Parts: sequence; C-alpha cells; structure tokens
Amino acid sequence: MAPRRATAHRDARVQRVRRSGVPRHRRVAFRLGWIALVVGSISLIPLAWGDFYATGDGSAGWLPDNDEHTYCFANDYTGENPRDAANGKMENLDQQTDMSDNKVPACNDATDAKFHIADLVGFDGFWTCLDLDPDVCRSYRLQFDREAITSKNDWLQTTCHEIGHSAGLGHGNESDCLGTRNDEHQFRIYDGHHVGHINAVFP
Ligand SMILES: [Ca+2]
Ligand SMILES: [Ca+2]
Ligand SMILES: [Ca+2]
Ligand SMILES: [Ca+2]
Ligand SMILES: [Zn+2]
Repeated sequence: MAPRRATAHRDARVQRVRRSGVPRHRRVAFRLGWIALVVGSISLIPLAWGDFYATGDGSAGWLPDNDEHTYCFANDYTGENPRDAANGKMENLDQQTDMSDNKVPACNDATDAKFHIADLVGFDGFWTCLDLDPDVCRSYRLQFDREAITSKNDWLQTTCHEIGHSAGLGHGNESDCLGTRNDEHQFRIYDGHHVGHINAVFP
C-alpha cells in the first residue's frame, strides 16, 4: 500500500557544533537562571521540559502500530558496527520495555523500523515516518551516516536514540540516549521516564 503520509525529522542532537563558545557549565547556569526567572514562585522546577510522547511534533516520533517492533536491514545497511548496534539496541528495546523486537529477513511496507545508511549532511541520524495513519506510524525509515558516526559507542548511542524516536519518544531528558548534547554518548539506554511512556501505551 502506498504511504498515506510521510513526515521527517531532522535530528537536532546530531549537530556537532557547540551552541555557543560559552563553557558548558556557564551555559547551564545561564539556562537554570532563566528557568528560575520564568517559573518565579512556582516551586517545582520543570526538569522534564519537552515532556511529550508520540505527538510527532518537535522531536517526538509517532505512536508505533503495536507492541511488536519489527525491523530489517536495507541492502545499504552494511558493516559490523551498524549491524551490531541495530541488533543490540532493538534487543535493548525489548529488554527495557514491554515492547518486543522481531527481525524480519527482508524489508516490506509493514516493517516498523527499516535501517539504512545515508549521507545526511550535518546529521548522524534521521527518522522518517513512511506510513502515518492517522497518528500511528506503521513504518519508519531510520537512516545513519557512517561518516558522522565515528565510534562503536557513537553507533550504539545514535541507534538507541533513533529507535527510541520510532517507539514514540522525544528529546528532553538529558540522562539517556534521547539526550541532545554532544557529551551524552555515555548514555546508551532509556531512562525510567522514557520506559514509562512506552509501557503506559503497551502494558
Ligand atoms: Ca509493529
Ligand atoms: Ca528480543
Ligand atoms: Ca519486552
Ligand atoms: Ca508496521
Ligand atoms: Zn532525536
């Protein structure tokens, strides 16, 4: 069946330029200052800013079609690091959440996550919904740029990140692989907050 509607997301996390020349701790202090200023007397500081799930807006993906996330490697998806990362992080989605993973031998219109290598010019990962109906995404294309992804850990983090989008997750939490800072390659799994979003939909 032809795709009903396609949406694409340019992934901000992969921009490798620093946001400014100001040292990071200064920028964080500046940001916290603004938050304090904006929330004023509100006692709860909204640390989970950008808390949205499966809206398709901003950075969040759309809702997956069901709890089984099928995936495939397109013909261009070659190489040990890409394939190990995809297999490992799909298994991680299964292990960490109530979703499950299922690798299919050949990509088809129904496959939930189709892995591709691509030249993304300025980005290292990119997701596109190929079949949106009406707010459920029945098939995603996940693209990865092997020039931009430079280490095994980088592959693991970026793959965890894009798979997360395909499960509906957005940016916002800076303590797991959906974070957007350059120093977050240490985070290669989902935090409890993001796991909670997925498990609330697929118990
Ligand atoms: Ca599915
Ligand atoms: Ca599994
Ligand atoms: Ca599971
Ligand atoms: Ca599907
Ligand atoms: Zn992203």
